[in-house]
Amino acid sequence: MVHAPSYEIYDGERSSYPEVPDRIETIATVLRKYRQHTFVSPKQFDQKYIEAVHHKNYLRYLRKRSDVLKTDSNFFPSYFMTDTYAPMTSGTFSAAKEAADIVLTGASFLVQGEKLVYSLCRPPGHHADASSMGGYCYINNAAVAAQFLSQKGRAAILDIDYHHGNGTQHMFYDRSDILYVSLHADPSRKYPYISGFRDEIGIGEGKGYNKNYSLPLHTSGNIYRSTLKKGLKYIQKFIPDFLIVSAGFDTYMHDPIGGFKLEVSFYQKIGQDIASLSLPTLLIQEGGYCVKDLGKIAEQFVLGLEEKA
Ligand code: SP5
Ligand code: ZN
Repeated sequence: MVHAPSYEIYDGERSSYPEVPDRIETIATVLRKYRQHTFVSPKQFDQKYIEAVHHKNYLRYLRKRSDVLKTDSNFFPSYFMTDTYAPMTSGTFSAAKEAADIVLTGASFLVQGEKLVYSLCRPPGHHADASSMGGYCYINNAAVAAQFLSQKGRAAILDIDYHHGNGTQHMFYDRSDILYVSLHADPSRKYPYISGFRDEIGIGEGKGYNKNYSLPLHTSGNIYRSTLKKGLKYIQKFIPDFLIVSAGFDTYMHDPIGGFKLEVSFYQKIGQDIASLSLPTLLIQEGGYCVKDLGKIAEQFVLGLEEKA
């Protein structure tokens, strides 16, 4: 709630900011209706777990700059940022730190033997790189979780946000111990433009441990699902101990900034397909901006995951 920028800058003009606190509230409200779900508050973790993937100077900047901002200001730094879609506010550092605490809390549950945990957090993370914010992201939550889990076993990341997770890809691009697999809209047409192409397969030791399935802008359920199955096979071959899902719902047909042709009920199928891997799974909230339908989408997704979990 303390991080709620009032605008982004799109081609030099102020434009409404879709990444709002209500996104999370609406999902939580729907999931709370189910008795089998236990809601847990995050524990606080040492910043060293974030420093394992982000530069210390960048984190210090985020914290100090947040501290001096007025509560109603939207600040666009001239450095440590890749685009004009991640303004800073006075609450940015504490919100981003808490999002990281939420995923670390979730990751610890997996280590303790939980099979399915949903880290319902914002701001999202997958566009944040080691020393840069961008695309509504400040701290890369999925990367923090993957790095944490990689100390306990093999971690794979499946990124199903509409946008390519450029930050996550880059952080692990030369590593073979963390697999990154992403389905997203063609980056030659859509954000983040600079990465997410199919020929980006990793480098050095990391070669073969990065897999991009870029898809046409108006991809339908059939094509999406057959591509997802390929991605899941790729993950299976890696034989992971943990699966992290960068779960963005901006693939939804009525999403205001993304939008494949996916219907609400389709998210149950995505959930089932992921659950068929039978891996300890950590869901991490990324994008998804059709606030009106986010609750229903998350509900279908979780129902699908629970069928086989
Ligand atoms: C986590 C995530 O989903 N980040 C997505 C960031 C993409 N933002 C770029 C979209 C710009 C849309 N604004 C257009 C407004 C036109 N008036
Ligand atoms: Zn997105």
